[in-house]
Amino acid sequence: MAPSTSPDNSRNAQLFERARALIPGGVNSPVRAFKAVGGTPRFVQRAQGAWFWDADGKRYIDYIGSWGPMILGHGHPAVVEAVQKAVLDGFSYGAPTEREVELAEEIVKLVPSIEMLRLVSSGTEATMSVIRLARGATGRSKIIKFEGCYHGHSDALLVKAGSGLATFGSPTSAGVPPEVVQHTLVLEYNHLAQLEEAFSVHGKDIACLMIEPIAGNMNFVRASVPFMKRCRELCTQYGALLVFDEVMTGFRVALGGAQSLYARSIPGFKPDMTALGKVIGGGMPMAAFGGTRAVMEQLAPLGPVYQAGTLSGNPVATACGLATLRELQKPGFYEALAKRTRSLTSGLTQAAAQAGVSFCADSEGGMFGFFLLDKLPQNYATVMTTDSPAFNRFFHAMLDKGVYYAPALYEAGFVSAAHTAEDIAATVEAAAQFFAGR
Ligand code: KE4
Repeated sequence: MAPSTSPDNSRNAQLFERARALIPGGVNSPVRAFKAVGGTPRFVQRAQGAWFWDADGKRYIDYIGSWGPMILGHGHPAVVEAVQKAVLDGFSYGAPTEREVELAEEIVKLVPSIEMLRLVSSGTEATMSVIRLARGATGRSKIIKFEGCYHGHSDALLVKAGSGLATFGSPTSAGVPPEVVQHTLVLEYNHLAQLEEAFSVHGKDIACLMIEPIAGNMNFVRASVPFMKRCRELCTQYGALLVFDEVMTGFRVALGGAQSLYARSIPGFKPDMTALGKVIGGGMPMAAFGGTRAVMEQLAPLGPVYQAGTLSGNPVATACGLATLRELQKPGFYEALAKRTRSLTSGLTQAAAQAGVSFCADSEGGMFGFFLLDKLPQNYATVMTTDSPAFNRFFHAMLDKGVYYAPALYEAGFVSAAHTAEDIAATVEAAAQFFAGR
């Protein structure tokens, strides 16, 4: 059902009114405004485990988890304790700390393709810095990205596909001059012919190819193994850097990220660089980018590529991230998480099938996606054939039943270690009721 048209005098609505007077759209990040689905955003008062409570005291099962970071669930005791302890030693110093080294050691241990890394405060910073570093390290300007992949809001990456094959993109945002994206080539995800053509035409000028290995910004679309294998081969052949944007998938789909999954099918597979975020901060502002020593040592203060940040490696955020990463390494963590996520997607799929509703879903580790389509899409254009009003009706029906999915059909969902079998059963039951009643 679409959002009710009767006046909304809830506390959420009152807060939204106040917020919109001072903050553009009433939010500090656009997707939170519910623009795609309509209705009033829920203002979170507090969260615990798999749930959060809104400004009207209503409880929701949370399948956003801050868009990925809250893999342990909200308020995990070990993480809370680590943060409480850290703040007593100070909030920020702007000087190196041992914990930054410990976090770097943990990431290097868990992601073999990363020999060296730098900590930053957001995924946007990580991917923006990777582009500059790839260009600086190769002396080339062109980059390849894929339609439907989102890598944060730095200018060079806010670009949509041009018309036809292997053409340069145009800005997706006002304020980005065309000349800034003239070097960004936008291809169709999983489109081998376009990939081959792009490299045959521009190969020697390409600094890097950046990809979301499992594209959570078009809900949940996997890069096929043959496609990813070809990305690797062509980057190697032409001397371009293969960059995995694992801001969302890193430590979310597997302990070694999506790259560890491709390495199972493609012997010796490794990207040249990786961007990380979300989970590595455990909910606090923390991201990172890393790769081979040869490339990373091009960064200031060692090399000519400048990159910096006041709060980079913040001591409270590193405490939060380290405590989170330590919990993830406990035996059986990912097996249990993946099983719980699969119970959700299979339950929803069965409920839809029983009602004769077009529905398909996929998941990896603690990340999932579902589509009101008959089969899993392989690219952005197919994802966008989804009946948007139907999705919005589903979204609001679930919201009314206390189930909180991403407020956009092109966003992924997230299950945490705190989601119980009862939470999943309640979620599936809510969907079954909707599908039955349509
Ligand atoms: P941030 O700058 O938002 O920390 O990270 C940007 C980013 C980079 N790469 C990937 C693969 C990402 O998913 C993101 C951010 N993800 C969105 C969710 N689609 C964050 C939610 C938002 O924009 O508010």
